[in-house]
Amino acid sequence: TNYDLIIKNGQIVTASEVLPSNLELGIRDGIIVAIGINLEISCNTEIIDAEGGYITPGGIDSHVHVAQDNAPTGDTWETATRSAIAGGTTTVLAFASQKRHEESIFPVVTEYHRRAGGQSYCDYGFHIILSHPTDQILDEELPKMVETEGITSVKLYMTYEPLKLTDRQMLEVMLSCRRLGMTTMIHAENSDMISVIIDGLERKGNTNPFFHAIARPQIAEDEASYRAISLATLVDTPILIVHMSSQTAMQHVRRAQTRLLPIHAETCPHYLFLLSDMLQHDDTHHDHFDSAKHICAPPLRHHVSDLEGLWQGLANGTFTVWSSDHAPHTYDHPKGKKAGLIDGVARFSKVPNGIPGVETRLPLLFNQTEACQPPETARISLPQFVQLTATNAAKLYGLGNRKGSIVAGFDADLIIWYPPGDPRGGVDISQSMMHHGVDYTPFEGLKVQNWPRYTILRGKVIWNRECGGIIGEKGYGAFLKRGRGQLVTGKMQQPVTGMVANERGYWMPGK
Ligand code: DUC
Ligand code: ZN
Ligand code: ZN
Repeated sequence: TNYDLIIKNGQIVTASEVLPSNLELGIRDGIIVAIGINLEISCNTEIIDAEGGYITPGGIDSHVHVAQDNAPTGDTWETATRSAIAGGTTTVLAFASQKRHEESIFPVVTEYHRRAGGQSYCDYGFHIILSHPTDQILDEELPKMVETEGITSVKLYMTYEPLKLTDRQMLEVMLSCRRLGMTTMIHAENSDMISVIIDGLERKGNTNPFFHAIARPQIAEDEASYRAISLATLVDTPILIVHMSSQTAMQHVRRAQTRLLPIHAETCPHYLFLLSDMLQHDDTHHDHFDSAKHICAPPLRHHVSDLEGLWQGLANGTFTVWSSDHAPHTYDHPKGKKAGLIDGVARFSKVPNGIPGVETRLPLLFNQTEACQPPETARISLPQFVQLTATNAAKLYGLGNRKGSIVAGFDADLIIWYPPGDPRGGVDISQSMMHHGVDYTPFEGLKVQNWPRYTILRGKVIWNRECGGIIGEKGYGAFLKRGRGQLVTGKMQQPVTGMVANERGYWMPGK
C-alpha cells in the first residue's frame, strides 16, 4: 500500500467517537483509505504531524449566499470560498435564486454555475430558491434537476415580497419534493406581521437599525414556524426550517420531533453569540450607522435567555445543522449596508439583510466543546460538534456517501486543529484576519481558543495557517452532484386521518 499522505498524532473525531491518537489516517487519491496503527510510509508519502490536535471532518456549510442578484456588493465565489477554507469549511451549499418572472429554472442554474465555475476554493453545490413554482417547474423541471444536476433541495420563503409563497404554493412544492425525495428548506417569518410593524415604525420616524429587531418579533417566527410544520404534517413531507433564532419557535420543532415527525431545524452562530444591543446606537462609534452591520433576518434577539434556549436546542439534538447563513454585504457602499442611509437618515428597512460568517462558523462552535472548555462549561461534545458542522448536513443534503465523516472510502476533507491548550491556536476575531470580500465581521472582538491549523480538501492541504495561509487553488473546488437526502425519508408518520396516497405519491383526501 502506498499513501500520498499520512496524518499522525491526531485525535480523530467522528459523529460518535473521539479516537485514540495512535490511530493514523492514510490518504490516497484524495480518499481516506486507511485508519490504522503504524501505517506504512513509502518514499513519496507526505506526513503531517498533528501534534495531538483534534482532527474533524471538513466543515459543510449548507447555507451560504454567494453572488446572488439581490446582493450586488460583498463576496464573489473566489472571496467567499477563500474565507470558507480559512475557517475549516471544505464544502458550501449556496443558492441559485429564481426570480418571479422566470418561467424556467434551468437558465437560473446555468447562470449560477457560470458565477461559480472555476472560481471556488472548496467543493460546492446549489439549492434552488423557488419564488414562482409553476406546474411545469414542479412536474417537469425539478425531476430533471435531481437527475441531471444532482440538485436535491429547494428553499422557500414565507416572507419578502419578491420571494414569498402562499400556503397553497408551499403545499404544492412540498408534495413535489416529497415525491422526488428532495429536501425542503423554509425561511419562516410571518410577512404581514412584519410589514404592518415596519409601516407603523416608519410613520413615527422610528427608523434606526435597532427598530429592525422590533419589526421582526419572535411571534412572527413562532407563527410561521408552526405553520410550516403544520403544512408539512398535512402532506407528510420532511422539512428543514432554516436559521431559527428563537426558543419559542424552536419548541414547535421539538414537539414535532417528539411525535416522530421529520422536522429539522438549523441555527447559526449569530443567534448564539450576539444580541440586539449590537443594533443600538452607540456613541463610542465614530460612525453611528455601523450598527446596520448586524442587520439580519430573523433579527438578533434581545435577551441572554434567548441565547440559552438555543444552546439547549443544540445540546439536546433539536437542531440538525449549524450553518453560517453567510450573507455578505459591504458596509461602506451605497448598494451595501449603506443603502439604508438615505441623505444622512437611517432607514433600517432599506438595509440589505445578512451578515458574513462562513469563516468564523466552525471556530466559534469548536470553542464551546470540551476541546476548549472545562467539562462544566462546555456546551456540546466534540462528536456533537461534528454532527452539527458536517455529518448531519451531508446526510440531509445527499452527500452522506462521500463527505461529512472520517471513514475509509470518504473524501479526505479534514480539519486539523491546534493541540488543546496550545497558545498558537488562540485568536481574537477581527476583520483584519478575515479572507472574505466584505469590510467587517459581526464577531469582531470575540475570542476563541482554537482555529483550524490545516484545512484539507480531497487530500490536498488548502489552508496552512502558519505556512502560506491560503495555499489551495481557485478552481480546485468542484461542483457536487448530490444524491437524495438520507434524513428526509427515514421516519414517515401516518398521514392525518382521511388522507390516502395516490399512485404519484400525493396525499389526497380519501373517501
Ligand atoms: N436573512 C435572509 O433571509 N437571507 C439572507 C440573510 C438574512 O439575514
Ligand atoms: Zn432566509
Ligand atoms: Zn439565508
